[in-house]
Amino acid sequence: MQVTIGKVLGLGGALLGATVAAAACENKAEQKPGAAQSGALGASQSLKQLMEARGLTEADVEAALKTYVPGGKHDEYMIFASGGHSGQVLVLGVPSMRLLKVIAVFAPEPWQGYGYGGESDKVLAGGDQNGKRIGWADVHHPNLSETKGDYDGKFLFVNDKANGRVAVIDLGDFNTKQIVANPLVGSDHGGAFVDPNTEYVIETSQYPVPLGRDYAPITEYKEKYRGVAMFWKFDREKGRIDPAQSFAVELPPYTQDLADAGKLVSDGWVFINSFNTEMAVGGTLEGKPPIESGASKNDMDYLHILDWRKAERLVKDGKATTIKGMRVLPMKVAADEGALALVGEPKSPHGCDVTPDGTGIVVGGKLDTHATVYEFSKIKSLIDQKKFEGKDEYGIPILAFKESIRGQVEIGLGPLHTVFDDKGFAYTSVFIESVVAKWSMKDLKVTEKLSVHYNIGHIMAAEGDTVSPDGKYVVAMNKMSMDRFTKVGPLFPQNFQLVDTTGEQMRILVDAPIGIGEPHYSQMIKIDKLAPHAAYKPGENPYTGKVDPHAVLSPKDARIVRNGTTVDVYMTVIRSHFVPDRIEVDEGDTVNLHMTSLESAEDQVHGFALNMYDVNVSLEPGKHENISFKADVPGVFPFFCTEFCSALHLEMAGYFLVKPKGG
Ligand code: CUK
Ligand code: CUA
Repeated sequence: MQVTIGKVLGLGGALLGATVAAAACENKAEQKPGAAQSGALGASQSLKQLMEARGLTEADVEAALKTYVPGGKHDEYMIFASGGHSGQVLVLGVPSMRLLKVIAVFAPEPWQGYGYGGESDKVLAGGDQNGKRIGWADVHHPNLSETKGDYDGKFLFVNDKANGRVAVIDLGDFNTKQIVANPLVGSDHGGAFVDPNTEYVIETSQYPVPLGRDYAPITEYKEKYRGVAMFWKFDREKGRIDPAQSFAVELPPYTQDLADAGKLVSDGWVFINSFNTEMAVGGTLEGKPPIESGASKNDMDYLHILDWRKAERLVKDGKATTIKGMRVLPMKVAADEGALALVGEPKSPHGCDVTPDGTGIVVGGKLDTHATVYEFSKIKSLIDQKKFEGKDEYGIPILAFKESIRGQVEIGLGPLHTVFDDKGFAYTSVFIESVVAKWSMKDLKVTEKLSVHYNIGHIMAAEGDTVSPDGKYVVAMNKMSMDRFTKVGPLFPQNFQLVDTTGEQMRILVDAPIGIGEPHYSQMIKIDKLAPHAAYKPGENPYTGKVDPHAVLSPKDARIVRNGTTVDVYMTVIRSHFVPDRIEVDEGDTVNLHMTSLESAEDQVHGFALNMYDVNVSLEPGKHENISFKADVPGVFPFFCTEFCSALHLEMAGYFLVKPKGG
């Protein structure tokens, strides 16, 4: 049933009518004379005229009213969305779907001065592999830190599927503080998920390789190639992953896909789905079937069930081996000790989502039309009784499928991911059908399907991965947009659609084109759980959280200190000058710039750019930066502020002079 505008507007209608009257005047030429004099609009006749002029239906206006957030008013939720191949994280407000920020994570980002000579270079270096800089990433799954299964608003973790890395973002300043590279595998997918108290950040591999990434011929795939579940220990006090306290569990060379941590009753367990349990390795040039057909032969693949607390104990008891510096629990040990089991899952599945109460695990069939709901208590009792149907060729026990499930939901073509609301409903993204399927967790029956545009991948719900989802909103993260927006060349924007789930029927409120892609997952957190600071402590180094030992807290302390061929410049930055503003060094000198912003006012940001040397940093209020480089190019190089900080911003400049050798 359509809500009439009169109802939507309620008492505010007359007021709105008056406000839009002025706007409508500008469109007079387009107005049809004698436009509706009566109807649902009551007092707001000018609104009706405006609607006609713009070709809007009542449903459009209702959606607009539900999502419009006036300037100065704030959104109710915040989305942290994967920025896909950009390697970054997108921050959007809900319901407005306005882009608030792009957090620089795995790739340099000029505006934030991320990766251009300052302290952030050290963070990026954490993701180097074999001493090589990896210049991009494919971010898939942002996950917020949790306390007792609820988002606590403190940290965000994301994985880089392409290069097997995990990053830690501190939501105190929305800055990436750490990148760790998985030493065992080169790609991941089931990550970066957390357990309900964020003891670990979990990252499971995608494409099997010999652990440690050493060479072994592909003909030895079954013997030498492996998957892995990484448990990165998170030190909340330090706000960093501690690799020395982390461990991994070896997995068979099935292509592990998505994973989720148990919660409440299933806390302490991790569930990982997989495809290609056929272990197809391709060989298209030799006339063998490609991986895609080899991997889709069987009707069933395996859901991996891992008791991580037990695995953690086994590692502590010295049952792990060490590969490339990482403790790895062999799968044989894990299986024999009852920490690892498998259960069938149809068919090349995708999505693996634990229900808010922790009792169920939902796996999307992808090539099967069902979503399968596993019952944790059944799985647990089968494992406890050692009641197995058999073992796989690696000796891992297999539970009987029929005895492990609560049931199956007939979803449609291409079910992928599932999220939950506060009323006992689940929402599954259905890729091929391009719909969101809403189903009841009581009777496992689909109650409604909503067409989305188009080819939905992930789906996300407000506080959806917590023990107490909010309901209200679901976001369809669509892979294609086709006709939804103005064409921008052959690479189309991807399309987030905000869906209102409060009514009798789901309704799309707004399309949000995403110009950076390909986004995968996202999470939505209530805004009042976040408490980011608006400035740094005077002289704070964002990467230590402390006043930097090189901080310069007054222009009186600004100085240039030469020590042999090393030149340390202690610099202050405040509207609208640098002290010092002339730096002269000799060709070949090592130059260390230590600069502190003396600003304390909110949003009073400077930048520092030095051309020729690829130096570019952002100096938010209070922030301290250290920059080091070799002055190997003689000449005269202006340095200057890069943020329009004041009327004299362009005057905020200085000179860096490099005297040539023998000059
Ligand atoms: S995956 Cu992208 S649509 Cu990496 Cu979570 Cu399913
Ligand atoms: Cu400082 Cu512009």
